[in-house]
Amino acid sequence: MVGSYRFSFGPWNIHEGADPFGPTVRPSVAFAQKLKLYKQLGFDGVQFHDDDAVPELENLSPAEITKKASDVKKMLDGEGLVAEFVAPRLWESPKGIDGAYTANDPQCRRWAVERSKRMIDICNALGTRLVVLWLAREGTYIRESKNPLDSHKYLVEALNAMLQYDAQIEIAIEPKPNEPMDHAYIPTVGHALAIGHQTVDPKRVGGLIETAHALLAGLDPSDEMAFALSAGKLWSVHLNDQNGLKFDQDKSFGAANLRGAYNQVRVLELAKYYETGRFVGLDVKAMRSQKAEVAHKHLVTSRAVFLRLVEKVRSFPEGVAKQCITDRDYEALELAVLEHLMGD
Ligand code: 3MF
Ligand code: MG
Repeated sequence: MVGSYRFSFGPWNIHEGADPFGPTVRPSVAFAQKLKLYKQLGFDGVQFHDDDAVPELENLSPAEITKKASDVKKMLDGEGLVAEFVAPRLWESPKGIDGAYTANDPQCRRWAVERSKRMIDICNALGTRLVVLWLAREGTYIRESKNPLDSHKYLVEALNAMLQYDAQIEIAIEPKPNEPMDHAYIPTVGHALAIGHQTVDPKRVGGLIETAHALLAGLDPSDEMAFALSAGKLWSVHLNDQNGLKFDQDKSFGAANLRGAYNQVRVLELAKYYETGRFVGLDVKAMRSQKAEVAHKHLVTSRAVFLRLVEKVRSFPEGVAKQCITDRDYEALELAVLEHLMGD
């Protein structure tokens, strides 16, 4: 039923509103306070960066990191929440300026792998096996700055180091074609699964599809999801929306293209994604113009639109679609879909 989808978001989705052109416009909300909002807003899962769970982890020993992450697990238990995944936030450190796993400096590459191992320790302390890798700065501003053959080799080595460090973890690569880099390596889920096949354990490498990232690559997010689903590799999603080819907007799900959102939900329904136990994750930004007291509503909007679209998918007159397909009258199907989305 509709309720069988489980939803998640990351604490960074409630934020202070800074953008590249101006400072923060809302006060910070403490992590404990954010956790209180999850259930209230209809969410059961928390997405983490390593340093969302353990701030300043670079200054702590592995034992201290595990201890602090265990304290966060207790907070989650107290709220009836679970950790969906942990992602290493490698792109904010000065050591990751030139990329992390693909940095030209071997010391930086070693740092990235060591930090990723600590991130896996945090996964274990939080009780999740899912790692998400958004390969933020693994790419170039100018092509000549890296040897791309070496870069892909380094990515496989880094994936192998993680898979070998812990035999239980599963890695979902979150592809994105650009931003912050001019061009990023692994821009689509096809690339993600293909590089997974070069690792020591391809079974444990899958994908997370973010709507906006697929659109920035000029692709249809629902087809990216379908490609991963057909291989049993869609391990999470970052639903949001994107109004054309510009900076990564992370708008509320369905806000720019309702039909595109409908088709993403349709694909998840066709694959019975709700039976996998995987989360419907959001990665949405509050508008900068949103007042502090209402700067969580993008989460509510996205979840409500998703659930409404589940109803729309389930109530679509399949008989009409079948007839249109038999008649090869796709214009009639076009109208049937649009009328269904517009309602009576
Ligand atoms: C960037 C993103 C990231 C990732 C996050 C978790 C900050 O465009 O989408 O959000 O989703 O780092 O992997
Ligand atoms: Mg994302």
